[in-house]
Amino acid sequence: MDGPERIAILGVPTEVGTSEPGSVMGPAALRTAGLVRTLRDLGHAVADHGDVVPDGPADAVGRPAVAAWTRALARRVEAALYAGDLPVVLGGDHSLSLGTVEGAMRHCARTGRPLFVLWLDAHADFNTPETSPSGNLHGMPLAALCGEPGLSDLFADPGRPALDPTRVHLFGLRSIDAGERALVAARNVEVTDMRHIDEFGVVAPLRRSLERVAAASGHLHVSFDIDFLDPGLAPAVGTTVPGGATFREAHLIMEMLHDSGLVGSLDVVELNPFLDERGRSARVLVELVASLFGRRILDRPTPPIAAVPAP
Ligand code: HAR
Ligand code: MN
Ligand code: MN
Ligand code: MN
Repeated sequence: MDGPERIAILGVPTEVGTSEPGSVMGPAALRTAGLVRTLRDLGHAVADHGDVVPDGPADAVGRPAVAAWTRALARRVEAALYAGDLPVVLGGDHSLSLGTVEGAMRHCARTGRPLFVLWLDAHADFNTPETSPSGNLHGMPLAALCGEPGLSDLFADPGRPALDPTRVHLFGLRSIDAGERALVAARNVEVTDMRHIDEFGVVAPLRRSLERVAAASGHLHVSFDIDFLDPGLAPAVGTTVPGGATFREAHLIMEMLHDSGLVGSLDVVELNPFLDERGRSARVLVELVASLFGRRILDRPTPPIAAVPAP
């Protein structure tokens, strides 16, 4: 991202992966909060492609419904990337990332670039049907994408190659179930939990991750679950966990992502407008997405650590 982008907005109004109703309204709330206009004002060529229609019966529930969204979204994301657009997917619950990442993986298979995933989230979303305490599919997309057994029916192509878990970075973690904790460790997923952020801040772990993506000329997919943020800042979430990222931390992450030029696709998920307070959470998300797409205070990028003037 080193200049004006062609951005393809895709709405995914689904809540089939969660038991808390309301995130079906997420794409509409993000549009109402001015996402499209904000990105255009930054100089980008933005095409709002409207809402994706699931590839299956409209009244499907459970796993067949998630699979129907995945099939439709993967195709749309792959097509957007093939056209040279940067897809920005508006959710919708986090099960939709099955589709975004499957689409990005197909694109990467064609271009030969490795796919890296930055998962900004209070949760690990690495449960399997065996480890999940709730059975909710929005707690399982990463396990499914990384090829854990029992979840291949959620994809368009059940024989698809798995995402490499060592190229997944969980960032902001503060709620993890016992079974998924064991799985995350066994698969060597990279984790920056809130304890680490408290001690070292967001800059060092993110910079390390970005350097790795840059060295591999990778495609970076960013999956931004709104519950990464502290619920005091963004209350419109079904599964609030106290102690999340502050506005300043999240804002700095977005600026660093922009300056890296590495972001190839973005999900903004789990916004539940039914639980919002006067559109506050939707507005915060629009501000943060604007920073990811180049809004800055002064016209200079974040300096490298070595260049920060000594106090
Ligand atoms: N880990 C819990 C479960 O699997 C809660 C998952 C909630 N997930 C989200 N997305 N809100 O991160 O049920
Ligand atoms: Mn560019
Ligand atoms: Mn999530
Ligand atoms: Mn979450």
